[in-house]
Amino acid sequence: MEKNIEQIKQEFLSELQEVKNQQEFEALRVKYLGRKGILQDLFKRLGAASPEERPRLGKQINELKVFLTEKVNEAKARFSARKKTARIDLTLPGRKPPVGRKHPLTQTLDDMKRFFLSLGFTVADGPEVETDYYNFEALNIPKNHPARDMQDTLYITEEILLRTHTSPVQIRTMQAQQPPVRIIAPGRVYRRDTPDASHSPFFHQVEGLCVDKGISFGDLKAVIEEFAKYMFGADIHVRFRPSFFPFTEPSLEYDFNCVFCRGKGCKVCKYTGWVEISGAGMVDPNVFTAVGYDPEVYTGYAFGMGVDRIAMLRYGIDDIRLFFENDLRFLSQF
Ligand code: 2NL
Repeated sequence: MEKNIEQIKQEFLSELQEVKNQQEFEALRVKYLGRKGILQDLFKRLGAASPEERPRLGKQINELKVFLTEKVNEAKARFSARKKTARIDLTLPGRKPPVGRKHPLTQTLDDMKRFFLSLGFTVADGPEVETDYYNFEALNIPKNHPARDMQDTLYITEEILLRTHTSPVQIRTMQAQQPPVRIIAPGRVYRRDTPDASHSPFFHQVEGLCVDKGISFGDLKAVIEEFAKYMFGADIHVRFRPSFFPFTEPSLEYDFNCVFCRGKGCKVCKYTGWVEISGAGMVDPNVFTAVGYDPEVYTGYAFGMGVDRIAMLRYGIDDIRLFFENDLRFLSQF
């Protein structure tokens, strides 16, 4: 049996050498130290030894137990340590955390705001659910006025609707303060439209309003021209055409040189060199009267701009719906 014990030691050591992973190690531990393992078997056989032999043999088996336990504990530390370090390979290149970015409409709006803030405008805000009064009446658009057909409106009740422009913000601002007023009103607006490449039932507008003594049409033209150059470059010119809006008199619509061909003529601008941007004009005296300003004392200009349209020109986007689909393949390009 003594020889047997020495043999077990040797066998254990050589088997331990062969162990390659945690699983094999656990199998080895059970084989030697488990409840039905080799060591327990030796203890059982101790009972069969003669009384003279028993103490010495018992001591040897105990020593074997200490030896096996020590080796197993040592190896256990080694295997678990190996497992832990194996999880991190410091030689691999790092993983880039995904970085978000601003929506292309927000980037465009931020730049538009930056331009107007630099001229001394402030940013005004207001509700998207509006009353008929703020969206139409105060803007010189009475009930049954044909302008209400032009803007297919999403009504909630007879009197409550989703704003079709951000002009109500300007009305609210004028009601709340005396001139001078110099504000822009950015925000989402709603129209009853079937979506296609150039129409969406909601889109984004920046309206501007400047009211004081002695504000002229020339001030308006200069601001629009500077805006075009700021957003698209110094070679982009503005064309003003006479038009009509109920809330401005006189009114105009304005075009920018096509930003793709820089005015030379291409498919996008249908070979005219111009793309339509929006409208503007001098605030109609009836609007001043509605908010309690004296039209004999004050004059002012107002303009509208489509944020979506400007972003489409700027980035060469040909379908407005792409802005609202939240498709990362699109959004991650900006
Ligand atoms: C467009 C372009 C425009 C205004 C908006 C405005 C606001 C007030 C008074 C007068 Cl409070 N005007 N805004 C003016 C001209 C054009 O938007 O094409 N709208 C149909």
